[in-house]
Amino acid sequence: MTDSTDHLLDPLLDRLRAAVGDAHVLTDPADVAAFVVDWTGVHEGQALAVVRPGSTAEVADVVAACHATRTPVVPQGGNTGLVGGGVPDASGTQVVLSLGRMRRVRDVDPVAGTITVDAGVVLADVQAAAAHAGRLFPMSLGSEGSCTIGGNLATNAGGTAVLRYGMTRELALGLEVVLPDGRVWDGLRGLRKDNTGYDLTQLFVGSEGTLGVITGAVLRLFPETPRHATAWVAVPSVAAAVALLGIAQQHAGAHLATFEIANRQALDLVLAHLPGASDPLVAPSDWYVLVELAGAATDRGLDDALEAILGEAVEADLASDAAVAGSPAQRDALWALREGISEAQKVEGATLKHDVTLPIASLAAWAEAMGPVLECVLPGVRPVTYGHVGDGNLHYNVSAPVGGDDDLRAAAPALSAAIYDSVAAADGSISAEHGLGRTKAAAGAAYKSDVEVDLMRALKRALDPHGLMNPGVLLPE
Ligand code: FAD
Ligand code: 2HG
Ligand code: ZN
Repeated sequence: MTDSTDHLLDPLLDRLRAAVGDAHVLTDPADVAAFVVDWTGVHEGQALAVVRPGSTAEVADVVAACHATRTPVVPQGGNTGLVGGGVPDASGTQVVLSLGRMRRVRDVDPVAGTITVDAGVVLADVQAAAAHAGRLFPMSLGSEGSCTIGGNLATNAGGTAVLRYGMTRELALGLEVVLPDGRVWDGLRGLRKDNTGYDLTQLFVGSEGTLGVITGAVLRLFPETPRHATAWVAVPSVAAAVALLGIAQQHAGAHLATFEIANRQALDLVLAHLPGASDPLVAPSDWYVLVELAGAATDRGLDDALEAILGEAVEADLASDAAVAGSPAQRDALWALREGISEAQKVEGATLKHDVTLPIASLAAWAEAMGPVLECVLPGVRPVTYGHVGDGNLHYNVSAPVGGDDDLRAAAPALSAAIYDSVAAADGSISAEHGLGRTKAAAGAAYKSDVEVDLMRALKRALDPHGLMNPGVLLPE
């Protein structure tokens, strides 16, 4: 900030301080540092200020002040997003609005099956509040100890429970949102049935902070599933994993809760970088599946169902070996192999992330064809492939050739174009669950039809005519 602009900014900073209290308007670079760089370390911006309101009324005051001065606002929850949508750009003109102080669980109604929370409540705390009431909030992500429900809603997060319970939007019944001009929309009705016009809740889910600031939510709860049967299964190929999925669906039906895939490169990174991790199987395999069945206390047949699934898979040469969890600690150890991949790949060095979905029928052929294509673009490149195969979603994350971080950065546009072109050709999506953020705003628009982009821009203009909410995120400027 220069001396010549101080006099213009002071009235805004004064108003922000009046709204939330001096202690919650951060401008010192040391205080602001953690809010301007994203989890991947790829996006680092500058903020005019970081503002930390403690209530919906304070959020409304902050947004109204920014609206009056035409100051852009970047909503931020736990800052665990993987596409740079929650951090400011390099201009130093944007206010980061952090929801981190809004952590109140407002209400739990086990009979209605609803929980009402502030947007800044951490996902693990929502799960805990539901469990305290004898219910399940099923959403589960590797970042659940830090990400917030507001961020989950804004990105329409997925995770490892989508197969059974759906994406975040399927768990959202109602929202409270501060609109770009500072007005508050109270849509916290929580009704299962409400056919009274456009579904505004669903409009804000997945909008990545570009249409308003989510300040509260009513979410769905489910019966608890304290029984689990879990296995880490060695499979020869993605095609075998997909065939195994069919067998698991047939035997387990609605009890099939998780069906995740990881290639050997992913496991090797976890074994190398995650303290305490060990390979549960003796012989190495090219691919692995983490399969879990979950049920109520009265569901005693899960172990038998898992055994039947694995038996049929081995018989059909779809699996060569499996480690079945015999205790909660063993279950945690198998889950850690899957949940530790992101962190392990980050420690390994430069990574190029691609969060793609394909029709399940095309997934295996696509994954098989991609490796040689990338090898031509950058010899030695290491595809670390894992994700939610039950949802058709692969994290096709490319690690640099050993010692070749700069080569990966130089080849990044060509590698991503090769991947996205082939995803588009197979009728897939270039963002399954992480959103578009800053990383993929341009690609998102490039792979949509003109009609679809026009509709999205029309919605943006209608709600945010001055373009103040998270500019440059989701839609290219
Ligand atoms: P932030 O990162 O703070 O923000 C994300 C976006 O939401 C930004 O555009 C921001 O402007 C907007 N936003 C945040 N809060 C609000 C609000 N209250 N109102 C309006 N807009 C808002 N994602 C998955 O989908 N599935 C996974 O399995 C998964 N696993 C992960 C594992 C790890 C180790 C990590 C680091 C990330 C993972 N993620 C996953 C990505 C990330 O955790 C999710 O996108 C999560 O939903 C982001 O929540 P957050 O509170 O951290 O949001
Ligand atoms: C997961 O499924 C997350 O583990 C993170 O979506 C994926 O880091 C990633 O790219
Ligand atoms: Zn994921």
